[in-house]
Amino acid sequence: MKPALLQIGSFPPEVQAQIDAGFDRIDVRDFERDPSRAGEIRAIVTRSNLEVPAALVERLPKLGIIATNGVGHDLIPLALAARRGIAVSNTPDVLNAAVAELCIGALLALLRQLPQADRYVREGRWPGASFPLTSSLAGKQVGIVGLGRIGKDIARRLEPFGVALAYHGRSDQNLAWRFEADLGALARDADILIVAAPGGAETARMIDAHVLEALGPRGILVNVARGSLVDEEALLAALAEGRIAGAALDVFDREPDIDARFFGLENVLLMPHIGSATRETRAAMAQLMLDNLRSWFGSGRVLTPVPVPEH
Ligand code: 8YV
Repeated sequence: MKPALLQIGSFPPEVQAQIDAGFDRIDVRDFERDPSRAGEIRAIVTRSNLEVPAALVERLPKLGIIATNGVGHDLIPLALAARRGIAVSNTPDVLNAAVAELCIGALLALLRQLPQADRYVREGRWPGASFPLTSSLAGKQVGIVGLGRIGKDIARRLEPFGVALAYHGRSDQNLAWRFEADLGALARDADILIVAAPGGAETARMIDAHVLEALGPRGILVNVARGSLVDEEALLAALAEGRIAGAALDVFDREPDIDARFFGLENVLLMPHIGSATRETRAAMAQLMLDNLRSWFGSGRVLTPVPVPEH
């Protein structure tokens, strides 16, 4: 008999076929209507941008593993899972390159106004007047908030562009790039501030009005991490009033129904949370998620466990 598995969110057909080959799948929406099989469920599969409510986990006495398709685990009740001895796996590393590529692509698109340039050509405006001048990346000061696996990949890829790099995080990692313990100082020195730290209580709203003020009217914010790291009200105000120059945003407070005030701003590049969304990367993530599930059911261990929280 296949073990019962609760699924949150949807997966592409080829991934779904593999889940269904190994597990007796119960969709979370069906479960909410009819929770009669709660006592059978041994696994949850989910996506890192969707919440696994603690109340749901509490209703599943036989739950042994939560396997998320993504590196983020800010929407998983880790302390509860640890207390209950539930394994939690994520898909680190396999998405680093895709997220770093999107980060740099978005930064260049914002600096060189690529969406506006495309519109300008399509609308036949080229023969009339030259496209306005934009900004270079070369020579800029870049501050990275969160130099984990993804942050490092972003930094490595930025180096050949001839920028000066500094970073802020929990600790000095003694790298070639300058560590800055004070986030405000990092923002003050930066022309471009890139957010690449994990979400969760520890980092919530760390990019607040003061940090944006420090970044200043010529500064640019890029967020490829989580909307929760940024005070979105403060960001919207700073963008609308020209107190920062612009932002490239792949993540927001409320996804996918983002704050409509963003649509009225010309100095933002908006993306629908696509950092890891390449065919190659999503296939690798799904593979790792499935391997974690199979490994847990085979040997009781996951391949890439999410570390248990300290408190
Ligand atoms: C995706 C992500 O949004 O890895 C993460 O933390 O947010 C993304 O890769 C999602 O988890 C894909 O299913």
